[in-house]
Amino acid sequence: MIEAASTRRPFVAEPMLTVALSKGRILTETLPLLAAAGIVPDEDPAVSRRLILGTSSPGVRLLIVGPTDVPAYVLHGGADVGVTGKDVLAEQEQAILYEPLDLGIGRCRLMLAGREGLEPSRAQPRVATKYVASTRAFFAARGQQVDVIKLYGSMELAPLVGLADWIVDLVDTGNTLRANGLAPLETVMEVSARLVVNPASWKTKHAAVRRLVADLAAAVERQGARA
Ligand code: PRT
Ligand code: MG
Repeated sequence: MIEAASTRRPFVAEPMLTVALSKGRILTETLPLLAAAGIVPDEDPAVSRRLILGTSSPGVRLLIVGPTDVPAYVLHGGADVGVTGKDVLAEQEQAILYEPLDLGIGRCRLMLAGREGLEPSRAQPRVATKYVASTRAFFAARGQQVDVIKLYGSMELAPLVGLADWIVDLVDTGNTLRANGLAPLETVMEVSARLVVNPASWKTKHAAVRRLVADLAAAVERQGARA
């Protein structure tokens, strides 16, 4: 069989690439993209309790971490490359990770929402959210003064008990908002999962990182064409 030139790869010793994956909903969509790039975990990460997994590609291992911890692993060199949501990345103080690829998965919107048909009761509205930086930036751009209250989950509850007038939270189908008598008001940010790269790894492991980015980009394109 004649191999296409683009798939022929020279046998050279390559540095190990460590890839930090977001567990949870993003993971399910990440695995098919990795598989299309020739990277299949030795064990099913959805079932395995191991947090470091080898793969079918000898040069690549996977870390299974929470989405909000992926930037720290990649920034501080625990991983060379990572996958996490734009919502998570937008909350980082320093944007020093390279973000070479939109994976087109984990799609949703960061939205402002409030109680159906109810205006804010306060002159300076209160906004409850896990996404403090994005929320501040959104209202600053509108020139509107608000009080931002940081919550870590179940944001939908805050307007129902008067803790806040509005929330800023992720919305996919809108079912969670509707089930709690809330309505979407405005989009703060379109969200999807991104590939991020440690700047030092980008230089020292350039060939391996570039190949991973290229293989994943091709997989994203094929998936897009199928959708
Ligand atoms: O660390 P953290 O607790 O945030 O994450 P987790 O371990 O719970 O991870 P997980 O699996 O919830 O994934 C979080 C990441 O998935 C986010 O950072 C986004 O990038 C991405 N994502 C995509 C979403 C959604 N879609 C989504 N719909 N994360 C959360 N949701 C929530 C939403 O907030 C709502 O409460 O899902 C609920 C259902 O949404 P509706 O509109 O379909 O009802
Ligand atoms: Mg969650």
